[in-house]
Amino acid sequence: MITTIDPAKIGQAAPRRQHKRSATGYLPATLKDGKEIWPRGDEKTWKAGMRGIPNTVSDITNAIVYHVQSTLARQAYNLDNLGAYQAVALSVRDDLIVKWNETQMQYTRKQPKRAYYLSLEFLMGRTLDNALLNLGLKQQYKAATHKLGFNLEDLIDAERDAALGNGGLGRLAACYLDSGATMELPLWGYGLRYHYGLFAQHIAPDGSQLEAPDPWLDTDNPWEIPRQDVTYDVRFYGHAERIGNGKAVWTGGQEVLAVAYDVPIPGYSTNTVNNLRLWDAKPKRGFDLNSFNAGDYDRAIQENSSAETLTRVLYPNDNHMLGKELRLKQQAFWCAASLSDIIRRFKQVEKPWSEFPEYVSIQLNDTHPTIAIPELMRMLVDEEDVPWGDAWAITTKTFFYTNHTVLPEALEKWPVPLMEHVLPRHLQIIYDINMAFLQAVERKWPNDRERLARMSLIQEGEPKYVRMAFLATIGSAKVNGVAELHSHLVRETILRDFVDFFGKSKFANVTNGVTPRRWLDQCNPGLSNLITDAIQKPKAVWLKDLTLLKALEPFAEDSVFLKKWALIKHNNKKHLADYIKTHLGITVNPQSLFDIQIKRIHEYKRQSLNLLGVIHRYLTLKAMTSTERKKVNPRVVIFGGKAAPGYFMAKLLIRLIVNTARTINADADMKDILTVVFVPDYSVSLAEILIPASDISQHISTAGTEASGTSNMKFCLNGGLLLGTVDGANIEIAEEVDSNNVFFFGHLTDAVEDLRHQHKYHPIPVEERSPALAAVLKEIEEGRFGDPTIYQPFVDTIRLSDYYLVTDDFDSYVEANKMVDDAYVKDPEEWTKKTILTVSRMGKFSSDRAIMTYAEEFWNIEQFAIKF
Ligand code: NBG
Repeated sequence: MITTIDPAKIGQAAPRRQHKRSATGYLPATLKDGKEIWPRGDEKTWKAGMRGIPNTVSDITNAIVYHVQSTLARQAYNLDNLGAYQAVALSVRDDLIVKWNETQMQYTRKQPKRAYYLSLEFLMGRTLDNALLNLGLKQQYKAATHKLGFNLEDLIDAERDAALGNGGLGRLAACYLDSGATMELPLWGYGLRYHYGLFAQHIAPDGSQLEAPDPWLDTDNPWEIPRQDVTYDVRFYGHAERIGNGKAVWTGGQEVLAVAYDVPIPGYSTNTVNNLRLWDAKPKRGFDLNSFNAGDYDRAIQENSSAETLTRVLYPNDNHMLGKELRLKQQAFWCAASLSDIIRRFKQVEKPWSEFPEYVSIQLNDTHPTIAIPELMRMLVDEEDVPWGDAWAITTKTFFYTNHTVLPEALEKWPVPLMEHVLPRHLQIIYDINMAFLQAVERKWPNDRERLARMSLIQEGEPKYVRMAFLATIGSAKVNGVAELHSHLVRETILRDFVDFFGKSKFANVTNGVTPRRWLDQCNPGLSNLITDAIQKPKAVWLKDLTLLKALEPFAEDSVFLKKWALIKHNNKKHLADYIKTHLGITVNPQSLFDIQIKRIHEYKRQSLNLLGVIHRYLTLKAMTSTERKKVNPRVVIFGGKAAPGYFMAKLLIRLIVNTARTINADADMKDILTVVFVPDYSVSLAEILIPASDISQHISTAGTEASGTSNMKFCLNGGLLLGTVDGANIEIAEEVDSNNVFFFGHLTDAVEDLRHQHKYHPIPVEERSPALAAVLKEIEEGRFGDPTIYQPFVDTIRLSDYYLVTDDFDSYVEANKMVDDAYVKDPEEWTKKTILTVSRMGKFSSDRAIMTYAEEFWNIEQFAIKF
């Protein structure tokens, strides 16, 4: 058939696409007596064909073989571990979908209020093991795979991590989804389906970091359901014409299609399977008609690839803002598609717009989704004819904003010219919001021009910038930080004026948490089983109420239990030692104290302090006689973490860590006394091996810089003690577990500004302030760890400005390390007691507690059990 195109329509606003599908939406019609009418065909036949959830070993093996034969088109003759993993995963996915369908159907029937977690990052890691745990089918699958000639552990290992996040912020989002489903909350996540996850890290022969792409979707991803029928149009660029009453018409520019991919999120030991909806970008038309008409075929094809570029790659920055146009487009694309979807769902309940906040709460994970605020305004005002004032009232009841950092370099600001170019209508709306807001400020504090300039959504200058944290603050019903100290700093520093304006009650704290399913039971089954035996509570109970760990306390006095506990730690250390031997060829002695620092490499996190401490230890050991050295407690220091590809200083530090490790490990005097390991390509899966094996872990950020930290919680939950500064959630951990069980050092937040001032205006040479540190720097400068000119910029950051206060904290850091050594060597039993007491007091740090706080105090949503 030949169709004709009306040239006048090209580039014009198209009517919004209608949602056609019904799986999560439409309900059966009912007869007068309330009886439901089966939609088509014979009900019995349909029902007979529907799948349940097989739980006998033979049903499970059948399901796996079915996928080998049909979905993968393979046979027993040519099935490797990857193929077997895929077949197993597909059979588990079938189970998840059964519960997923039921969950979504029941939400649609009852229309409970729902919450949506908007996050640009979901650092999920692997899924198979976790899905089996949550479904309660792990034992059955072990037996089933064994019968088919495979080892379940190997298949679990064949899965690639979904690395759709940078670090703590993305992993927190993943823990919250797990907890949301486990706590039976109607909670969905919305994110982007990046084709490339966080880069893979390799170490070059000279010791520096190399980045390689992570095309994680190359091997099929069984954990997603493509929804080619759930699509929305999203516009960029073009022209916005005001038409009065706060409204405008936005036309032209580029239109991109958002396509949904659904990732089922099973709760632990519940029927709830929630949804994580990830958007992929597709060109809206097969080709750009304008270019096609002009005969410019090449350009038409280019437009295609430009739409798809949108979801190509995750930006590899952690705690750092990068003002790239594509990043802004990613944010706008994801927010527009998610809101279209949310609004489509709200329309099913057929209520007036004023009731929108009674059905919908949206949590903004950091400022990345802030553009959703003007986007909701645009949809309500321009598309739904809601008056501006009503729309603003709805918007400010719907959104909630979590701040995750007070670091100035991480606070999002978009250049006004860029925003005007990419999102002309949104910029108009932001200006209108700003005007109304500043008028209210003026009414409260007349003629306080400085205040107006400070609080404006627009930062003056050349160019001007839009301050996203401020927009998120005024557009939300509540704002929270992620640990007590951090929330305090948010209120006292970056949002101080806003606290004065809105009052304190809008500014809350929700301390982060972690899921004990993945971060204890799954990664440390030995410990989890021992705990279950000791406290005499089934896992299905205590893994959902972590405060029950309290019952472990008395076992700290039970010498038989202490031995069992210590043995588990030892086995975990052996497991890690094996990994290090196989992958890096380095021998580490599991009798040593395992000291671990794993996190993004960042100056504020101060891996520098750790490394300088290691060199100090090395020099001290070198100065000893060999008999003295034999008495020293052996230590293995393990580093892991990626540096943003554009972060010169962080990459330089990796290079120095690697080369220092090489020097020390090659020194025969250090054999079995000090070993230093840099584990490349740190990931969620690696964390699952490293964390259970730690004796001590380091969380040593400059006071006031680490908003919370979440690996600190994971380490403590696995019986590793903390060596840390008085920062982030370390403080609350110490409050819970008792400060006797935490090794604290360093200056407090209050001192930081003064110290920085001193450094700048009254500098004192390192030689005077910390002779021990000066000796360490001298070794680097003399080339002990390789060409010193390479490392001079690093040494200079410490000698010159020392913004992160390494010189100020060095001596107390060395002292704290001595205390760690003493405690570990002098009384191993006492050490084990400390670790038991620590674990027993970690109840507060479950992400179940955190998500329930959001549910009850912010979103006002209720637990909703799925009946099966
Ligand atoms: C990070 C903080 C961490 C915190 C996580 C999760 C950002 C912007 N912030 O301290 O640095 O634990 O967020 O809240 O990535």
